[in-house]
Amino acid sequence: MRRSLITVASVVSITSLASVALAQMVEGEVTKIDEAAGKMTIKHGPLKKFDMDAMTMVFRANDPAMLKQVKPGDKIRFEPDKVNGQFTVMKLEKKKK
Ligand SMILES: [Cu+2]
Repeated sequence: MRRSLITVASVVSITSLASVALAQMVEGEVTKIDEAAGKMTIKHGPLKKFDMDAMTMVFRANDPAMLKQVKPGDKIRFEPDKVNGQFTVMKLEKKKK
């Protein structure tokens, strides 16, 4: 009995964490990769977090490996944040076609 209660509790917390993470992900399309600068250009949808409309702009990649994961033309979901005044991609996933 006790064990099943714990299982239910952990399923609930995993589900709510996942929806929080999803809410922060934004749709975009990679238009340019600049590995030397550690940056990528993304045509992104509206970013409510920054009160920003859809546009194409340059983001720093939080992890240089991200620049190898995607190429221009790829549709992505990403989590943008501002780190030391620079717009940065914190998380990145390629959208399945
Ligand atoms: Cu923007």
